[in-house]
Amino acid sequence: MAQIPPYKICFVPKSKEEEEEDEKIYKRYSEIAAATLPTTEGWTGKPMYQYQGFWYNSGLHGIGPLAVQDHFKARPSDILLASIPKSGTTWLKSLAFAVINRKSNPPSAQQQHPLHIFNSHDLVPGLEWLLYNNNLNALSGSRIVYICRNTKDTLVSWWHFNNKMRSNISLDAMELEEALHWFCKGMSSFGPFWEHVLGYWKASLERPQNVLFLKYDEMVVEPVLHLKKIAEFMGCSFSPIEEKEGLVDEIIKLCSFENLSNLAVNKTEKNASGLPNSSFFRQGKVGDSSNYLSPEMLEQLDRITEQKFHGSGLKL
Ligand code: PAP
Repeated sequence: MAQIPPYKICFVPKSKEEEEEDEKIYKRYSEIAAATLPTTEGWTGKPMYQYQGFWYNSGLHGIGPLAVQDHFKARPSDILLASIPKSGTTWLKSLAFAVINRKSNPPSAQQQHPLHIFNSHDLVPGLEWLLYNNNLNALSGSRIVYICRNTKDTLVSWWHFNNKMRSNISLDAMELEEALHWFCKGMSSFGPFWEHVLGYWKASLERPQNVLFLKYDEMVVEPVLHLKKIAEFMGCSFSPIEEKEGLVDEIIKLCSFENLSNLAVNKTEKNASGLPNSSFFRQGKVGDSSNYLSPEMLEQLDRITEQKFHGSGLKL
């Protein structure tokens, strides 16, 4: 039986007047969205809308993205994890949670560890769709850990995920050709993919103390190096004693695909958005896309990636 995700306990209770005020604000956002924002058919039955150049799923994200833009206030002590879907969010959330809470929740505690009880999406809630979907002034932040992944694996992972969502609501699977078409047009959740990644890449160059830019593909190859980098950036570096005691390896093992994907919570339960936790785990490999994309499709994605990132110094 699923417990209440811990982040919900952090919400400050609201008075009736405050709740009514929130309702009015959200009603206004819905009206603005309906009257002024471009919309198109989404990947999983609900429309997507475009706001400030990026696309959002009206079913899952609601009008949270509008509320976040207007009401989210960054505080220097906060840490945000950012990504475009399917680039390693579940993994990064698990690692960051395990690192920050390692004193109160040692990774060696195994079955007692919150990651054994909750999927990481319930421990580190989504800003737009859980914290700001129907509720203002929840939390805020200012250091950002961003994760991205090579374009081809991101697309193939996204395509698989959406087809799982579609089958849950009895929609036919989307052909890969169609998925590629919409993805290349920039019309996937939080897309355009390339602009999303580039925005954070540029910010990480301009303000490296505020934005840590990670690549899933590199983290798979060198998890220890990257976990230490993440801990240092978040202001909780591992001490020499912790390293000697093997804490870094313990956290990597706890958060590994093999471990998390086999936990009961991730095999059988749903997260706070109602999605099956199992939908966040598939292969967890680099390069799996070449088993699905034709040579022409691979070349098309490589070409667009090269054009979009030209001159930026970024390679994916
Ligand atoms: P989200 O944006 O919906 O949260 P996200 O976690 O970013 O999804 O990406 C899911 C991908 O990360 C899946 O990739 P695949 O489809 O190519 O297999 C998933 O398997 C992979 N993944 C999930 N957890 C881990 C993990 N602990 N280590 C490595 N990869 C993982």
